[in-house]
Amino acid sequence: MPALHERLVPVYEEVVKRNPGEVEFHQAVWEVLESLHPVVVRHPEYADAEIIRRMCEPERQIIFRVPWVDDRGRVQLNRGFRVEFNSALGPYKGGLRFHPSVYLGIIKFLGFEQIFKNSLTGMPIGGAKGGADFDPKGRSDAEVMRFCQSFMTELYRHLGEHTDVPAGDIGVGAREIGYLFGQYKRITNRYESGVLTGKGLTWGGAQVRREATGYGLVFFVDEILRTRGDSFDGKTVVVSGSGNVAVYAIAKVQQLGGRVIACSDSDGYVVDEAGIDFDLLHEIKIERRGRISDYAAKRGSGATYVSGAGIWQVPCDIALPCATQNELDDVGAASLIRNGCRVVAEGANMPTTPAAIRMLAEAGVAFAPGKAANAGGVATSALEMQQNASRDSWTFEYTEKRLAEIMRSIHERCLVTAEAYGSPGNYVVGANIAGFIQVADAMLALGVI
Ligand code: NDP
Ligand code: 2IT
Repeated sequence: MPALHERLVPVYEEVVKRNPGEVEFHQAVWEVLESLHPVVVRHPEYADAEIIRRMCEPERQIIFRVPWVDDRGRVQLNRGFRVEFNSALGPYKGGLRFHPSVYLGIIKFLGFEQIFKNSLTGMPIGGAKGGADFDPKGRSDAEVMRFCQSFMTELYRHLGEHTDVPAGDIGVGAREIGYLFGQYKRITNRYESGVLTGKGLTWGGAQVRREATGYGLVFFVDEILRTRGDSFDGKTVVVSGSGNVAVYAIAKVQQLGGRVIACSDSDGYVVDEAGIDFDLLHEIKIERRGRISDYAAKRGSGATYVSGAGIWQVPCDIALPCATQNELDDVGAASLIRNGCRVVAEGANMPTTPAAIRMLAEAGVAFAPGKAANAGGVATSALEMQQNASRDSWTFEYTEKRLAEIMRSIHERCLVTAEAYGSPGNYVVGANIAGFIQVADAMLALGVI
C-alpha cells in the first residue's frame, strides 16, 4: 500500500485500534486518508485542530434490540443500528440497510462515506447510516411491517427533520419507508414529512427520488464521456445488481443510446446481447421481488443465465457496479481491462476493492468513486426535504433537470479540485478532497464540539 502522510499514520492506527475487526470501515477511512496527503501539506490547520481525527470518530452510535413476531407466532430477534457520523453541514442524513451481513463495521463505513458524498452534493446535509441484520428475503409483507414497526419504536427518539433523516438502501425501499413512516407518525402524533425520504408520491414523496441514484450515476458517466468527446451512443454496458440503483441506471443508459447487455443478483448474472428488456426486468425484480434467473427463463433463447459471480468477464465499454461493497476485485478488474473497458463508475458504495482501483488507474480506465457518482440519490433526498419543508411538490421534468445539474456540478468540482491538488483527471482524489474541505471548514468554524 502507498504511504500515508506522516501526520495521518497515527489517525489511521487509532481508527484500527478503536474499531477492531471492522475491516470495511478501515478500508473506507484508508481510501480517504490516502487522498488527503496534499491537503495536509497545504493546510496544516486541519491536522492542528485534529479535524481529521475527529471526523473518523462518529458523533453518536446507537445499537438496539429489535424483537418481532413472525407469521408462525415465533419471536424473532435482530440488531438495529444508527451511526450519526457528522452533523457539521446539516442534520444527519443517510439510508437504512436491511441485510443479514449488516454489523457495526458496515454501517460505520457507509456512514463515513456519506459525510463526503453529502458534502459533494452542495446540499445542507450531514452524514449517517443505519440498518439491521434483518433479511427481508422470503418474509411476508406482514412480517416486514412488524419488523419495521419494532425498529422504529426504538429509533424514532433519535430522529427528526432537523436532527436525523433516514432513507432507503439495500433491502429498504418505498414499502419499508412506508411502514417506518407510519410508525413514526403514530408514536409522535406528528405528520413530519421531512423525517424520512424515499416516501411514496401520495404521502409526501418526491418525483425522481426512486430513479435518482441510477439516473444520477448515468448522468455522471455521460459527463465523463463528454469531457472525452464521446457519448453513450452505441456503447455496451454491464451493470451488476438488479435492485433500485441498477434498474434505473439500466433505464437511463438505454434512454441515452447505450446497450446494457448484462445484470445480476446475489445468485448469478444474465447476459442478453440484444439489450436487457427493462419492462420485463422491472416486473420480475422490482414488482415481484423475483430472481434474475426468472428473467433469463422468461426472456427465452436470447438470454443466458450463469450462476455465481463473474459478471465482469462479460466484455463491455462501460462497467457500473451497482450491487454491494467489494464486488469488483482484482480478478474482475483484470478481465475488464483485458476486454477493453474504458469507464468504471460506482453506483454501489465502495464496490471496487483498492487493488482493483489501482489496476484500473494504471490501465488508464476512467474511474468514478461512489461518493461522487452515486450522490444523485441523496441529493434528490435533499430535494425531497426541501419540498416537504415548503409543502410543495415539483414535476418530474423539473426535478430530473435539477438532478442532472447537481451531477454536472459534482463532476466539475471533482475535476477542478483534482487539478488544483496535483492529480488532474483523478476523480477519487477530487471527490475525497472536495468533500473533505467543505466539512473541515465547517468544523473549524463551529469550534471544538
Ligand atoms: P437493493 O436492495 O434495491 O438491490 C441490491 C442489489 O444488489 C440486488 O440485486 C441484490 O441481489 C444485490 N446484492 C445485495 N447484496 C449483495 C451481495 N452481498 N452480493 C451480491 N449481490 C448483492 O439495493 P440498492 O439498489 O438500493 O443498493 C445497491 C447499492 O447502491 C448499495 O451499495 C447501496 O449502498 C448503494 N446506494 C444506494 C442508494 C439508494 O438510493 N438506494 C444511493 C446510493 C448508493 P439480491 O436480490 O440477490 O440480494
Ligand atoms: O448511500 C446512499 O447515499 C443512500 N442509500 C441514500 C441516502 C439518502 O439519504 O437518500
